[in-house]
Amino acid sequence: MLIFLIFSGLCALPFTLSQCQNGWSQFGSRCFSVFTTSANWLASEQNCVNMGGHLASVHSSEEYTFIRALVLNVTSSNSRTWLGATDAVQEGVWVWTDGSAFDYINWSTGQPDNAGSAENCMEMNFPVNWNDVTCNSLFPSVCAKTITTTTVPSTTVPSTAVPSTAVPLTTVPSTTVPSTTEPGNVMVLRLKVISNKDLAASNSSQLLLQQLKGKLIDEGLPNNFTLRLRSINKKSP
Ligand SMILES: [Ca+2]
Ligand SMILES: [Ca+2]
Repeated sequence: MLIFLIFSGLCALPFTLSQCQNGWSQFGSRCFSVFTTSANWLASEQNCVNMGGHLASVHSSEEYTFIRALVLNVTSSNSRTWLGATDAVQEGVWVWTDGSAFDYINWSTGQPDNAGSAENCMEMNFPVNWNDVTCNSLFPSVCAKTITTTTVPSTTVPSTAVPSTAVPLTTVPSTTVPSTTEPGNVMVLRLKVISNKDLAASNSSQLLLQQLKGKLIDEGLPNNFTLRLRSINKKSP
């Protein structure tokens, strides 16, 4: 029996699932998002952590250009905006909150100056490049998080998605065929399933779909897709 599983609502498939979520923009291996609500640096960092990331670190001029364009696009101006560096732990020693190397600098002329011996957090767009400023200033912020790439080859999905104890199905990954991508963000995955039950006439097919979807989301697929059976119309050899 061959089951055609239809994925819809996905972009940039097939198979290397490296997209950013809605509201996040990709540069390199990370997704970036600008939050327009002004907050102090620590609250902004906490917000990013809640989103699964940190305030953005910057590692190249190209990346900084990208971030500036993102801020301009979201805030409609070159707003002074929090980045993820601080020297609060040791004055003059700047570190990124995401733990990455401080391997690129783009301070504005004369910065960082630790004015008033009280500037320990990094802002951008001052007026172009970086400045150290008091951490209780209120700015928008830009968060970044590393993309977790999940590869979902058609041979691995069915073998792990359907525990044989849950439904009376046995999948045969070795006989799956390469998937094809249809227009309109629809991906077709053809699986061969051996079953002693009639999937079309029982609740097993819905259970199979639920388990497959749950597994795919567990593997990192965005949950904004629909999974359905197109047809169950062939006999096993
Ligand atoms: Ca300082
Ligand atoms: Ca300063």
